[in-house]
Amino acid sequence: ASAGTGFDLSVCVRERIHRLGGVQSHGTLLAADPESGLVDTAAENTGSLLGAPADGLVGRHVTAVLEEDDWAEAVAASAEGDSVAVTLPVTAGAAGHRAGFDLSVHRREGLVVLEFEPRDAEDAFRFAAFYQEVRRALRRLRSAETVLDCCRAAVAEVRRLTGYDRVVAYRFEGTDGPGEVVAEDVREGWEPWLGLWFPATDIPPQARRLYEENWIRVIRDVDDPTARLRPERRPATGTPLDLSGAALRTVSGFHLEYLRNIGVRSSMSVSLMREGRLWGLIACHGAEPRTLAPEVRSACELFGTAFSMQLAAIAERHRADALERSGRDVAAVAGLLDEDVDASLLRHESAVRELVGADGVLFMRAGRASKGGLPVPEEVVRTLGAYAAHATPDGVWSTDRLPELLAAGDDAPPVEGCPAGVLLLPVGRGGDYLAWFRRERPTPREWAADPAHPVLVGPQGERLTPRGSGAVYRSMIRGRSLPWTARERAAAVEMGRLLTELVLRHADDLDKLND
Ligand code: BLA
Repeated sequence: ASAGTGFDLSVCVRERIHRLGGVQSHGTLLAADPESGLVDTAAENTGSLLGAPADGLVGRHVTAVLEEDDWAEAVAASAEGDSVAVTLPVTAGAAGHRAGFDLSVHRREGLVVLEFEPRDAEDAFRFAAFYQEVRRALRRLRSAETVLDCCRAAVAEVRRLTGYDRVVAYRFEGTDGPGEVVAEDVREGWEPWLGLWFPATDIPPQARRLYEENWIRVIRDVDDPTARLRPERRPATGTPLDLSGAALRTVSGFHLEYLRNIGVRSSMSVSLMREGRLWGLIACHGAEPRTLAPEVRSACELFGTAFSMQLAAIAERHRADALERSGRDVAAVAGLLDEDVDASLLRHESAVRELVGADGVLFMRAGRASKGGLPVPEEVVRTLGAYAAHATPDGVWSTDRLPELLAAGDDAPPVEGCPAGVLLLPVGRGGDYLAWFRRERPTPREWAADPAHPVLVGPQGERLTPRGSGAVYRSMIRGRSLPWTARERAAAVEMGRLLTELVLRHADDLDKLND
């Protein structure tokens, strides 16, 4: 249980949000076997939307509600990718929906999952111009030169395309960490969220994994009654149908409560990815129920993909720039060193530190340490060798929170005088390394909720505490240094290359002397 609240947050982590057994009731869902065409699962509202009650549909051929041609097309389209949604305008079922449905199809658990959303007659007209707008939005994104520019362009464009009242770019710290609102486009009169941090528990890990797979989710109305699936549990699996890939998937009651709590009636979010992991979200809120037609959903999803590619391109450009600039600096410092590497490093330790903006430096060579600047406790030095083995392919290992790493796992007491940041690179063969250190830099942080107590138990049972700038909670982040930048890592890598050369040459010379 989380301390003092009586609420067990592990409930959130265990909830199987992809198998909640229901869909949002403005649309409806069928799952049918691609071979036999027999309906396996149906949402309970097929009666009102498609004119054939769910209980009678299960076990019957899907052509009871769908034209033969449309079914054939759905089977073919969904065969191309396991979770690729395609949209076919179809006319199905009840007379009230002769304008037709948008049908999205994908495969899951060996079934063709069919999602029907009533199509507004005016939509077709509106989408004629929509394509141009999407192109314009993508162009704006592509011209962004920094990550922040990218986020600002994204929130403005997504708000314009969708009409939500608030659109934010929300960036995570670490894979399952808390996050910060880094850009925002919001209707006048709504409270500003820019710069606010939200607790990690607001988005549990299984939701983040799901969002890495399915890049968009739309909640039309937090007060939607939900159409349950029939049968509740599939005989074949003993569980409700897996709705990971479904656009109509109903969402966790905890999250609906969260949205009600912040005065929001509808939401949409798009995953922003970086190197295969969830980097952040574009999160949208509306004061009123809001449906997004599949075209708009696809445009937003495309937008998320474009954003993620732009993020990768910007990172790559930064890396290249950094390499070029640091190359010159490093060459200058390396020029100061002579074949007595340890002694000359120590003599020029401040130049070596400045290369990466460090407070201290340590050169470990054949088990002997030469140090300069910020003193580092012996206990800490003993742990460093092991981290050298974790150096990434580019050749360095770094952290901006060493005390947290050292304390992880066991409840080891904090080491007095432990530096907060370490940038470490193996040199030559056999366990030698160069390490730079940074001291702690406490940082104030404004939270939209108390991160230690995101849930409280009151007379109505557990309640998520309010979120937003009206209830700002201030904290101080301790035990961390300024993060190491791409430029600094690149400088370290280059320094490592030159040092390795020097050390090896020196070793060769020594070998010759000993011969
Ligand atoms: C899902 N929580 C989410 C989602 C967001 C947030 C964006 C994705 C669903 C959506 O698009 O609405 C949270 N929304 C935020 C944050 C911001 C925002 C941080 O706009 C800041 C800008 N949530 C809790 C607690 C639990 C919880 C305590 O606060 C667990 C008890 C659960 N959140 C929770 C769950 C989901 C979720 C289960 C998944 C919903 C789903 O997709 O089914």
